Amino acid sequence: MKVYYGPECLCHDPPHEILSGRLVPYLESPRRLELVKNTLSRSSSFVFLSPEQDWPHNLLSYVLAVHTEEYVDHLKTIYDDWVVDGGDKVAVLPETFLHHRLRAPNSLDLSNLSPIARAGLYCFDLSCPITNDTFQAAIAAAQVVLTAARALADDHLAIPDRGTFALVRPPGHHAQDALCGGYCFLNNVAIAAKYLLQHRGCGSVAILDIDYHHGNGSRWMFRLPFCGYEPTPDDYPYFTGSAGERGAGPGFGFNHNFPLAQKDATDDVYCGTLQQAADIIRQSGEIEYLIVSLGVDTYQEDPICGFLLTQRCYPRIGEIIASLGKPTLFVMEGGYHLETLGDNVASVLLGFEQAVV
Ligand code: Q9C
Ligand code: ZN
Repeated sequence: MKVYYGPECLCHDPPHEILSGRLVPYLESPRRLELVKNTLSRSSSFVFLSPEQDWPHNLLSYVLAVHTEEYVDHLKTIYDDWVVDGGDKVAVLPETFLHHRLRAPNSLDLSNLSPIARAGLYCFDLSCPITNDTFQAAIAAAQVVLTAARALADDHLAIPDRGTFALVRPPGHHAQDALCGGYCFLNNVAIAAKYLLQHRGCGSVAILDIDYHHGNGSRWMFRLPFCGYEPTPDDYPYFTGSAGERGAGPGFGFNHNFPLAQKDATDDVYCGTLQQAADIIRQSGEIEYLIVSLGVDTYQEDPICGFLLTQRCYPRIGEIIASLGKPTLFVMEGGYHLETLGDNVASVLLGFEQAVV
């Protein structure tokens, strides 16, 4: 399997975050990527590739198919503006967020906010400190994912039903059109999906999100089947991802969530639910590509997970995904138990490959 990776993804490295009220080392650390890379490197099944320096020339235009210009501009400029304004040089961290009950409609002009207010306008939680390098890392991740999507589309013409892996961070599935949150700044799977739909003449893409957390950022962006897979409202992001949410606008009816009670989520229950999600994708007609938001924070020992999955579950997950028979782009999302992270990611990908052949 081809694995796309870029070292610039490592440069986003905030020192800490607040978890259950405690200041702790940042869980979404560059070490995660290095560990997965090292584990995959030890297997002859994976070939590492880097994105080309000059492709795509207009990288930002692909990002702007998903995110607003104001938001992308914000990510690019906020660190410098924040420091000039007297903010901590370590990272931007807002204090106030635009809560929906705080502001009367049209009561304020939001176009000339101070840096600290602007940071709270474009963010929904405390998990997204923005350092001097955050924008560079997020853009690098988008470039790696786009390169992997291009390779998958090119290869598909020659060898059908193969998988490609974009090994990236920061992750993306919590990022909305103009919001960062949950360690996510740019929505990598959404950017890849838009690329396949708008630039590769693809008619339909399915996004299957197997991260422990609900992919609130990916959910309504497309008229596509999207299968969330999360324990909300028991856990982060708490306010999204109920079974009753079915999408909005042209995407209505295409969004499928499968909330699982944490204490029930054993390997068998999880795989049974994943099968249901796979059946929905199978029945939804002509899907040309499958994009998988690959989080392994479902593992029982993950520091922010409540599920009971063992390491034996991950090859089974890969096998179920392979049963869909689609060219599949795997994109790295969460997974914070460093001792098993590499093995669990490798297991999903190898389970997929072995079932495809
Ligand atoms: N008490 C991803 O896995 N903090 N993001 C959670 C829970 C944020 C997870 C605190 C978790 C974000 C991509
Ligand atoms: Zn997660």
